[in-house]
Amino acid sequence: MLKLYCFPRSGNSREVKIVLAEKNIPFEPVNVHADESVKKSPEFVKASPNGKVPAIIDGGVYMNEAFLINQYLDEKYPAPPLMPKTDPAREEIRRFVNAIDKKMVLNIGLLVIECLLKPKGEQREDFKEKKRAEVLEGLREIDQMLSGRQYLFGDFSLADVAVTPHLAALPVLGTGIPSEFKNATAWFELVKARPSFKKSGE
Ligand SMILES: N[C@@H](CCC(=O)N[C@@H](CS)C(=O)NCC(=O)O)C(=O)O
Repeated sequence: MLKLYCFPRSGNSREVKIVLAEKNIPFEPVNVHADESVKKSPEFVKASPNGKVPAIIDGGVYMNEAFLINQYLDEKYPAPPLMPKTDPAREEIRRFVNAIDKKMVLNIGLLVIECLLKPKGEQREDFKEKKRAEVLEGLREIDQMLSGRQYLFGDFSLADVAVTPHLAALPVLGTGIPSEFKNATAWFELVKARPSFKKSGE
């Protein structure tokens, strides 16, 4: 059975859990924070040389990086498809996810560190405000992109999977999706209502 290295509050792990649920793929979750020896095991080191989660072992395949794993899963388990058929449309999603990982997802990760992991006395309020403003800017772009669409690229896809688990953390980071971003608000509600999203958060 496919093995998923993860931990419960990891947004990147949740991306893979959503795809596994969408495709109804059975898997064995391995919480790398529950047992420190897991991170040192040869299997995990091979799957994730940089020690990060998510990582998978699927037969002879060892992989890390959420979006790479999700593309692999979409190719190996094609139903339901989570990427478009044509090369230009697939490339558009790859570009989008690459950009979103470097901006929005990174900024949310930095906010998690600053707001939740650092002792109160060491937290920098100006840094938090700057990052929150950058996240809001990203949400504004997403809101515009969603004009006339239910999902980011029409049908539910790996693009939606790459962003939404991270947005779920916003309320505990002192922000959220402003209600004026009506398209983004409706889209997030739609994704949250999917059984795969609910299951991935359990
Ligand atoms: N670009 C990677 C990021 C992976 C990442 O930063 N994972 C975090 C958890 S969300 C991690 O493993 N941090 C180290 C740790 O908490 O042990 C991906 O998309 O999978």
